[in-house]
Amino acid sequence: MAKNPSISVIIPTINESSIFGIIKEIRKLLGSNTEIIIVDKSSDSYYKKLLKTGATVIRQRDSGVENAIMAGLKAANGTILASIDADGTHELNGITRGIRMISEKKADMVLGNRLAGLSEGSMNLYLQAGNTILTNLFNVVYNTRIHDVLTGLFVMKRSAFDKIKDVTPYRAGIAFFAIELAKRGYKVDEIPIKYYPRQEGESKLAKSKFAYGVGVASHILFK
Ligand SMILES: Nc1nc2c(ncn2[C@@H]2O[C@H](COP(=O)(O)OP(=O)(O)OP(=O)(O)O)[C@@H](O)[C@H]2O)c(=O)[nH]1
Ligand SMILES: [Mg+2]
Repeated sequence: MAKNPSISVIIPTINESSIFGIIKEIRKLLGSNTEIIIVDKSSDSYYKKLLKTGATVIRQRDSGVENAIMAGLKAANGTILASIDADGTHELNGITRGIRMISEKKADMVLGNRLAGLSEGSMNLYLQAGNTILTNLFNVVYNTRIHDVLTGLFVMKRSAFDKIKDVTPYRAGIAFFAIELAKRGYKVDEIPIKYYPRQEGESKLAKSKFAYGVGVASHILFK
């Protein structure tokens, strides 16, 4: 891998106003030339505002966060690929630390472990328990030692992504990418990150997180 790898950051969004601050912060952290790809399913007024940020904006016609991230990754040019939620809940610096871990060849995919840095009101006990059960299932099936397979932050090696880019995403969020890489023998690891409460708007991911979780469990077991 090149000494100064190029980085692409993918941000999936539906009407998240935190995204504007996140774009600025990413440029501060990684440099103003960093490729930022927004995959957007927002209203027209948000879309117009997003265009003004100077980031690449892909308008998503289908649905699902995994399809959004897949579209962004396919459009990306970086040798290291990252993704972060647009709602301001994930510690941005996790991207920098994930990049370091990938550059040092310690992993092929690094997930941001939110459970190591939960702030008050950021994740209720029910979601913590569900996430832990699913992640333990993932650990048993794929022989990994992670704590948060449902996180919204990851960093990935481009060469690993190239091996899964033609797989049709299934409903599992970032766990879809982790499952497909782990299945092929790539090393999936994690770094601790801080996790903050959502500041505004509502959850976009799924109407029922319980049904979503059951679906993720079946994908971990049967994919
Ligand atoms: N483009 C796109 N973005 C999505 C879609 N679903 C969710 N997102 C975005 O993906 C990120 C994760 O969704 P969230 O709604 O925050 O999911 P969550 O973190 O489980 O839910 P909260 O705890 O309420 O924040 C956010 O930036 C959303 O705006 C989708 O279908 N398309
Ligand atoms: Mg969120």
